Amino acid sequence: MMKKALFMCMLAAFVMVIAACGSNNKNNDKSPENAGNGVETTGSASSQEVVIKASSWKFDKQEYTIKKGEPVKLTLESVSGVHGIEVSDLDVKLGSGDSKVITINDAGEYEFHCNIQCGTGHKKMVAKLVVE
Ligand SMILES: [Cu+2]
Repeated sequence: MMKKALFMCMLAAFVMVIAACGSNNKNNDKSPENAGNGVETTGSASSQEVVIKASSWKFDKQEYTIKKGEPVKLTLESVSGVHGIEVSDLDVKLGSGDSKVITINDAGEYEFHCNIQCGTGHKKMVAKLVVE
């Protein structure tokens, strides 16, 4: 009997964590579409595609290389947990499962990080876009 109660308690805690992540996600949707320099957001077709896979608590790569001046479709997939990304220098934000076509005209390295408080490893969730 005690074991079952403990299990229910853990389950409830887990559900609350998921719910908290979900509401954070909605807040991110209010962000402006695009206000950065050297980056354009378009709905048109892209010649490149980058899928960023987020899990708890890392991205599948440290660097994602794309070509400058060419549209790239950025997609964020959450493999485990619920994560978002924010490229600070470009004001580009993606929620879990979102895609966005952007064009970056300036070569360089653009760091991004998870922008959802997803748990203990949240601060480790950093990677970068390498534009060349
Ligand atoms: Cu996070």
